[in-house]
Amino acid sequence: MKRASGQTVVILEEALDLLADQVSGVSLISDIALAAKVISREVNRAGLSEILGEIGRENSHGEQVQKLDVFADEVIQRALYRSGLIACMASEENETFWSVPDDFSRGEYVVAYDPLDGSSNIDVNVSIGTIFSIHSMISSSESGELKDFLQAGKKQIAAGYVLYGSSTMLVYTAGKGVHGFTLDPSVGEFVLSHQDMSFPDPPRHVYSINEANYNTWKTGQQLLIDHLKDGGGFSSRYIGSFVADFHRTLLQGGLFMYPEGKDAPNGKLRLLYECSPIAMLAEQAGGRSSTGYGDVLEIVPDSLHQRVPLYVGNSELVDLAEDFLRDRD
Ligand code: AHM
Ligand code: MG
Repeated sequence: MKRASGQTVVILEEALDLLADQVSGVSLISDIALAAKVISREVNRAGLSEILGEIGRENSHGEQVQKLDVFADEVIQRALYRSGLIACMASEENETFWSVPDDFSRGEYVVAYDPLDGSSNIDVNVSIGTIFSIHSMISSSESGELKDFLQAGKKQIAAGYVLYGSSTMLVYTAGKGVHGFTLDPSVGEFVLSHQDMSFPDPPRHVYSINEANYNTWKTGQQLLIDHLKDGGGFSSRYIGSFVADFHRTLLQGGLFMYPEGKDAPNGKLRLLYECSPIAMLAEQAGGRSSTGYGDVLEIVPDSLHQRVPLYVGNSELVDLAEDFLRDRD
């Protein structure tokens, strides 16, 4: 595709077509992109369409109103069912995984996703996001098994997120760099806007954490933040929306943290569909992620909704966090 100016425009489908020979299953990203367009439209008109708030309310037409995150979950399900590439799916919205229904054809991949992360931000018009993680099946079951999801993050074939912000962006990796596409609403296409994304080096010195939890943290974590405040020349940014906080960290550099605490022994964020996909993106962008004690991508999950503490961003800052946590608790 070319703009009127003659400048070549790369749309997402073209980029994925080029990758298809090298990474099988990558076209699933285009199904997620289709869902993202529908979700983006709904997010943008949420204040007008009576879709904010709790489930169980009727709209002025007497129809049941869905919360946006439930709506997003169903839109992604429908888009992925039609792909014919996956056997089963798991989402933050559902306690157990489920198989693609019998009336659709099934394939050899499994997708875990958070349909609309940052739900506390939905009703106040702050950026939210979708996060996804794709693995190849390891079971021989046609409809998939739990063990297909319980694979280490380093085995992901692709991962990414969609950020519903001042513009809608899809950022993905299929193990060959990180690429960002911005939705051009005038043509309804995701257009390549950020090729080969990497953490800036040197990074902007920004840390991102919910500091209200300070008194619940272990000593090492408290000392780390004291150090960053006292002598590190750091500034602080925290949106409270993981995709938005990570996206800023990726573009500007820095360190995002959701540590363990007295009230949250494993932190808050979920391994399968929050931490692992972001960890793959971080590694592909030249950074790294850690639980504070080891690489997130190495963890073999023990359950679908497992939580882990998370440190992600520029490698040297994640290393620094590990140094503070080691031997201090
Ligand atoms: P959610 O999946 O219920 O939306 O919770 C995850 C969100 C993340 O987007 C964000 O990083 C974190 O919760 C913020 O938590 P807190 O409000 O404890 O700082
Ligand atoms: Mg979430």
